[in-house]
Amino acid sequence: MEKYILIIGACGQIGTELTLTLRERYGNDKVIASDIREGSDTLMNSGPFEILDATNYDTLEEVVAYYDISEVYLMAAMLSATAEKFPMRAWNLNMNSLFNVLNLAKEKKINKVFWPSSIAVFGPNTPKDHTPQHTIMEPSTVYGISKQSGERWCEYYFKKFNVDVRSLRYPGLISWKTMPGGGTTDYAVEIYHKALSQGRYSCFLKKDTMLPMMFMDDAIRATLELMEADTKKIKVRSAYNLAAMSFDPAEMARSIQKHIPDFTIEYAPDFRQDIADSWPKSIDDSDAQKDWDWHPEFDLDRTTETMLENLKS
Ligand code: AKB
Repeated sequence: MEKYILIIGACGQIGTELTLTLRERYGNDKVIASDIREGSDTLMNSGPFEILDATNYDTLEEVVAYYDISEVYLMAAMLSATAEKFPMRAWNLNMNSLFNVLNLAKEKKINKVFWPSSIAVFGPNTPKDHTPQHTIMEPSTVYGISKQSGERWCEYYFKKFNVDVRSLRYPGLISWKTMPGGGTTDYAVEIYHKALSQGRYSCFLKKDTMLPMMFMDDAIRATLELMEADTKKIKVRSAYNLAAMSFDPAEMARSIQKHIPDFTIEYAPDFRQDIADSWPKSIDDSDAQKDWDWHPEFDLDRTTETMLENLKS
């Protein structure tokens, strides 16, 4: 049977690269991109695109029926920093879009769902180093509360209605094709742009704020490996811990200085420092390794080389 895939939030940081990768793998016409606004030329010109508000069940259902969609990747979300400014809008977008997609799966209108969770599900009382898969959570941010609630609902829909929903707790993601927007880990992308354009960067986190991070190629590969894994291997139906590297802004600056020796960084922490301080420093992803053989490929220096090389050209 032919498989048609819908990406919701296709113009965002993860959505763009996910759409392009899925189109390469399954064929351009098999992967329908959608968002509330148009995206980059590469994305728009490579296959079908629909303007879609995922909080509206009826229009979502229409698109799913029209293209005979069987898999949905729900990447639309309001991230941590923006969500602190607009709590109700964040809750509405992050939760209602998830319910709409889970309900489509419950009604057997689609077969499989990917929904991204985040390290933001953890909170100040969580062990900070090698944070385990199962531990105290108690998130203290609007975004974290929505992601933890989402995880509970995913597991509930799997157990009660046998919905095949799969999820990852993404760390901060570093990419060069599309800018992130409204996250606390965004500094780790901005820094490369500023290093190349101005030779200096003013960081909104303190120099020793260590956070879990991942290069986008690893994140996309993890997503596809999870979605393509045999269903019997998927033991976690809330969301899997996922890790690649952990570093702080000072280490990142040193990695950039290996290529741009004059690069300087200064620190001007703002409200995002509190958010970062509530999150883990490093993640134990041994369940993902054991269940579906997860292994990252990019460390900080390889990420820096790849980012600088691509942003330069
Ligand atoms: C954010 O900073 O809000 C996101 C995340 C860690 O989920 N990048």
